[in-house]
Amino acid sequence: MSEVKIIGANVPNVPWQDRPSDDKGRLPVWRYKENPIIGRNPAEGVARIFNSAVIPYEGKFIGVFRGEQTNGIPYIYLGRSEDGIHWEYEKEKIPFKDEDGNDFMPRYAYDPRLVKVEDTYYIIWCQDFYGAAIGVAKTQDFKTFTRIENPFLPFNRNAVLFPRKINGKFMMLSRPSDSGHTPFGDIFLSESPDMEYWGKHRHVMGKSGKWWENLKIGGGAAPIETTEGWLLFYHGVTGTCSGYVYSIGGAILDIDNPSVVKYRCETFLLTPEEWYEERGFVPNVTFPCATIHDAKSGKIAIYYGSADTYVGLAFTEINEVVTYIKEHSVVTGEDTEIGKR
Ligand code: BMA
Repeated sequence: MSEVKIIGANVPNVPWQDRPSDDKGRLPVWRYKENPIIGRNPAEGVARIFNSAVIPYEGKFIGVFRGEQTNGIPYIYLGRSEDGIHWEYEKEKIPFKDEDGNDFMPRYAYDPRLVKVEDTYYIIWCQDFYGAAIGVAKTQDFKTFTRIENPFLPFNRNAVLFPRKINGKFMMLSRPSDSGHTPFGDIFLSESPDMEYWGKHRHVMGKSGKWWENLKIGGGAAPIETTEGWLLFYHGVTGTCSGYVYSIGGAILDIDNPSVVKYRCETFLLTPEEWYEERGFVPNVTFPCATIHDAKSGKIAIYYGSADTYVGLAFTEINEVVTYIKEHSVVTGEDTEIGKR
């Protein structure tokens, strides 16, 4: 079998820990032994950090962190790290400005993603725009942050930007929803010439018949470009008599037409099993928001929120995870069609 490769930058200092020798090896993803990497009360005025995104930056790492303030309102904070594991946070919230340089702070902000396209870094999050909606801001230096005025209508969450333009357009995954604890939801794709105006919306994939994702799904980490297509780690949700359970799933989207799902893994890749995933503010949540990956070695570090309380780190290797997804792939006609009806 030919080796699957990541197409992208070499990140030789990608956080990494080999699969533990006592791991039964059932799944291609394993956890960092020292999890969680971010514990409770991580910064002044912040009770919990979870559902956060990180990226390599100038040989080190930078990230945008969902910080649940002690007044209960979520906001986004910038953090920096030498090793991608130990983080220091800026005391002040990220200071968003509008195009004219005036303050333009969202009322709240949560579940940020951080993606570099060409020479610009984009932060995408969920904010209040008469209900849950997608917020976007851009920066080139992590000092000034220009917030793009409400690019999507409410209600929508889980916006995930592709790390490069496809056919000359920016591409964004998102999950239209309601404004509450949405009991439904599929992943859609939208395109834009400029990050401001979005259209040509297409359906990518919906919930499946498998118990772990039979209620709703949502984009997770920015897709990873590979020789097999775009590798997407996403979240799948089921409902139980005591609440939702969020697991991590994997799919591979067509490289030129990413509304087409080539492979979709019928098993979860990670599901709440450890104390920091099962116990916390919201039990039984594993919520991926970012990866750091190294094209040369194929190593992938997955960052995920745990129980709406902590940040966990998990690892996989590109050939292993893609092979597993392909071997356990079940796709429907709705997955494999272009989704433009
Ligand atoms: C979703 C989002 C996430 C959260 C999850 C579980 O609706 O609000 O931020 O992790 O619920 O509570």
